[in-house]
Order: sequence, then C-alpha cells, then structure tokens
Amino acid sequence: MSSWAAAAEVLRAQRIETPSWAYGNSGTRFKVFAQRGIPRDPYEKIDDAAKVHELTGVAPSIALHIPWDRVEDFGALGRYAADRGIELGAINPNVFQEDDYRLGSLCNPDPGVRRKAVDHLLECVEIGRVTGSGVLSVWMADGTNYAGQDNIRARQDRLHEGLREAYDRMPENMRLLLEYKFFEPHFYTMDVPDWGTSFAQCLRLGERAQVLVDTGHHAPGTNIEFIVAVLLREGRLGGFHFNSRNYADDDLIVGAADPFQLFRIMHELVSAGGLDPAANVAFMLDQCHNLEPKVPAMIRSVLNVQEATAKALLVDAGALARAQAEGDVLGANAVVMDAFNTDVRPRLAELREDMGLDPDPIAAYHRSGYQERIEAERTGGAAMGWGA
Ligand code: PSV
Ligand code: MN
Ligand code: MN
Repeated sequence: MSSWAAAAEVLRAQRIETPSWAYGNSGTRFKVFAQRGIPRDPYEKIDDAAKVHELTGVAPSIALHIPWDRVEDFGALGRYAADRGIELGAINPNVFQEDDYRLGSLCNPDPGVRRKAVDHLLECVEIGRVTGSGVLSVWMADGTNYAGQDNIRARQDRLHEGLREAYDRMPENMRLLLEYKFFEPHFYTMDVPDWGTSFAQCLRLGERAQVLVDTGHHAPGTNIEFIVAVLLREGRLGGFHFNSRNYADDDLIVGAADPFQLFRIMHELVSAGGLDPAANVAFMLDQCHNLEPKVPAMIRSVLNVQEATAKALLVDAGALARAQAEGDVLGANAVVMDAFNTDVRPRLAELREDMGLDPDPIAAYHRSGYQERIEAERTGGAAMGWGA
C-alpha cells in the first residue's frame, strides 16, 4: 500500500486497546510513586480509558485484570463502559500474586495449587462471557530458579492440562492468547519463555489458542518482526502487548525506546495483511507509567502506534516487490527507509480533523480540564494494580 487515501482508511479503522492497570499507580520494587487523580476503582479506570478514546478515536476498549478489576456486577461494568463509548476488552487472569504460587500456578507440582489456578482461569472465562470479551490473555510467572528444581517436561504437561480446561470452557467467540517472557520472576527456567513454547502449547490446544507477543519480553537483540512474520504465516499471531524496553521488561511507552523497531513490526503486519479485521490481531498496550501522568502518557502511546502504522502503510509495496525480485538489496532497503523517514504527523493531524477530532490530542487533553477535575475529585485511595 502506498497511497495516503488507502492508508487513511486503514488508520480510521485501527483499534488499540489500553490496559486498566496503566491508569493506576506503579513503580519499581524500590518505590511506587503515588500520583494525584488516580482512579479509585474500575469505573474510574474506564472513565480514563474513555477519555483516551474520545481524544484519539482509535482506543475503544480497555483490558481488565482480575482480581484488580473485580466488581460485583460485570454486566453493569460493561454497560457503564458502553455509556462512555468504549468496550471491555481482554480479560487478564492473575495467577502470580499469592503465596500459594511460590512454585508456580498451572505448572505447580501441587495438584491443589494447580486446581486453584485453573479455577481462577475458569472464573475469568465466565467474566469474559458476561462482558462479551473475545480474549482471555494468559501470562504466568511460572518457572524455576535452579537446575533440578522441578521436571521441565512434567511442568509442560501440567501447563497443557490447565490450559486445556480453560480452553474447553471458552465460548465460541473467545480466544486464548498465551504470552511468553524469557525471564523474571524466575531466572533459570520460565515455563513459557519464548514464542516457540507458546506456539507448541497453542498447537495442542486448538485454533483459538494463539501467541501473544509482548514487545518487552525478549532478550536484547531479538528480531521481533521475524517472530511476527512467522506467527502470522502460521495463523497464530493472537495479538500484541506493546511497550518499549531498553533493558528488560521496562514497560515504557511504546515507540519511545526504539521507534524503528515498532515500524519494522508494523511493516511485517501490513505486508502480511495483519491489519485486516479478518486477521483478528489484537493490538493492546501493556505499560506502566511510573513517572509521567497516566492519561496523557496513554494518549502519547496510542499516537506512537498510529504513527508507526501510518509509516508502514506508506511503504511502496510494488516498488519493494520489484526491488526484491531483482535482488536489489539497497533499493529494497531504500523503499522501506523512505517510508520510515516520512513525517506522517501533519497527515495524521488532518485525518483526525476529518474524523471530527482535535488534530493534537495531547494539547486537547491539557485544555480539557480533565486532569484538574480528577485531581480534585479522586481523593481517598487508589485502585488495585501493580502499585497495590
Ligand atoms: C509481567 O511481566 C507483565 O508485565 C506481563 O507482561 C503481563 O502481561 C502484565 O504483567 C500484566 O499481567
Ligand atoms: Mn504483557
Ligand atoms: Mn511484562
């Protein structure tokens, strides 16, 4: 694709999901910094996500994390969201924050702990059924710290058994996305350390099990776009957790550390039809804004994804194919770099005006008075999340 008119159509239809936990306080194990105006419950997180969507036009859903976002009535939570123009998105179970999970959750050697973890996944499937969520997004902290601590293959078997139960319980419209991470909190083995392990587990489960690529979960130097290309080819790219990293699982704003990497990922998606709604790739953010104000940080993140997407859509596919067929190494690379080096911001500003939005969503946020209002109104406690 190379004409801007065609690119604009794709950009209008783009959907980027924001995570409820990014609206809450966060930090590192050294300190969680409390900010003013932090949501006190899932309803207020929805208010913030709705504000991000109102200003960007492309962030119409919010991912939930259970139990951080547990409420009495998820139907009512969904209606609250709908009244504000957004939907409840992926349901993220939490099987890593209880003492019982010291030796793992689904992979734990103790069948009682495994039962507890599976029951939590089943609860999340039921929540997803009520909220109409199409994604059960599973990340587990399971792993070991020392050689011989547990049997690696037995843990894979237990993992399969647990996921199988959740998978079989899912309604037809739900997918199970299995997220991998190469280290942390365990430092010898993680039970789902890489895309290959996730892929192998998904293959055994069935077609509605797919791999979730969190861009911060790879060893330095990993070619993430290659993984994306292979998974797309196999029909197993379920979605992304976008963020950026300089060192490990930094969870910084997507496109901040390495905008070129984000562009390269988007280029693979565009060239393989991964942005088509039929490909059903979920574009989700997974970030923690430790220092910066949450809502404008989220707006910035959405805009960064949009800019990388716009550049990828500008790659002249015909010229690239010709250069590749001719073995023109420099020519092919130049086609891709031309697109990356295009300043798409003025065009995106025009597109937003066309969509009835302010051309500069961050300036619009600062003018809106929303930050002052939430800082004045939201007193007396912070919502559960990483900062809890
Ligand atoms: C922990 O590494 C993590 O950052 C994973 O990326 C999850 O997706 C996220 O937390 C929320 O559970
Ligand atoms: Mn993640
Ligand atoms: Mn992570």
